[in-house]
Amino acid sequence: MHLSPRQFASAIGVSESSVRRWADSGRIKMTRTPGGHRKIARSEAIRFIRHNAVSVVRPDLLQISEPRHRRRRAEAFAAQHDELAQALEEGNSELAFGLLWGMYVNGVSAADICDGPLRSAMQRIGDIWPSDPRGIFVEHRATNICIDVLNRLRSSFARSEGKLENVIGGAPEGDPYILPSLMAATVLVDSGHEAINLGPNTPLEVLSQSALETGARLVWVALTAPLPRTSIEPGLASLVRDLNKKAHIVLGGRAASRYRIPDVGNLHIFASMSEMAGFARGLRAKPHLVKS
Ligand code: B12
Repeated sequence: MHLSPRQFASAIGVSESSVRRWADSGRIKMTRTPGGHRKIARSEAIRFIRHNAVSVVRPDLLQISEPRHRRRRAEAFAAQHDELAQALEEGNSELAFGLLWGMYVNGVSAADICDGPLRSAMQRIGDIWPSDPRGIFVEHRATNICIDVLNRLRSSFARSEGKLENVIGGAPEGDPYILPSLMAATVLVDSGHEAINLGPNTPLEVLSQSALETGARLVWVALTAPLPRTSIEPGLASLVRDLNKKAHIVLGGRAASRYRIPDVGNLHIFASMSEMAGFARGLRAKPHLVKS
């Protein structure tokens, strides 16, 4: 890539005649185009700038705007994370929705929104209660705002083309956490599925029966509350066994790695919403591999 003397002059904010003078005195190397016009190789322009500690006023002309631009985007994204956490802490649901909607419109997937800004905001909120008497109020209000925001996001997703397959899920009995299962449903809709969220406190046998009734191809179980292994492991093992060759079972959540469940070939344990989203998008492309 080459620059004309005028372009280089504009890039560093000097006159074109200064650039020509530097070329005549050998301070900067120029070559000529086949038509006889003078040109400066980009690498030579950058060498000159670095060697002479010249400031660049038009980085776009040197095509070095991209990293800066990216850095600005990353900074803007980090600032939005902070703004979201603050909006949730202060109970500002419109601002929270606006920020997340803005991210989604700008191409951030539902999974990345859940794993990134939403997760970190809730983590920050979860650290308030031990030291602040308002903590529980703030936490419950923020949870409700997230529920509202996720439902609004979901209803504005563009519907995928073609016939959508059912997926179903929830959190087991004894697990009161609403957001993890709601996030899973939102992410699966964004990945092109028809998601039925049975929510927290769902007996695993109900989940199993509902999956059979709706012909669900994937069943997610959100495991957040640490439940006694003896009470949850048999239920999870039956779910996996009963739906073998019928549905994929996806386990996730902060307690998921506590449990030992025998895998008969349809069990998947994912650490994040993005991992599940990748798997779910793949399912849309694949024919049914599990059929009885
Ligand atoms: C809101 C909240 C509550 C609310 C829940 C309200 C409701 N109905 O939903 C209530 C009041 C019930 C509550 C209660 C308690 N809570 Co609480 N709670 C939280 C808080 C602030 C947010 C939870 C949340 O929704 N997070 C958003 C989710 C989605 O984030 P995540 O769990 O990290 O999930 C991510 C991944 O794990 C994964 N994932 C999650 N689920 C799934 C599912 C699938 C299928 C997949 C693929 C992936 C996946 O993707 C998510 C996004 O990246 C957390 C703080 C935190 N860091 O999360 C504390 C937190 C979880 N609670 C905590 C505690 C201590 C309690 C209590 C014991 C408090 C008490 N003394 O009573 C009780 C216990 C309740 C119980 N029965 O277990 C601790 C847990 C500490 C620990 N080591 O286990 C935390 C971490 C707070 C803290 N910093 O101390 N809590």
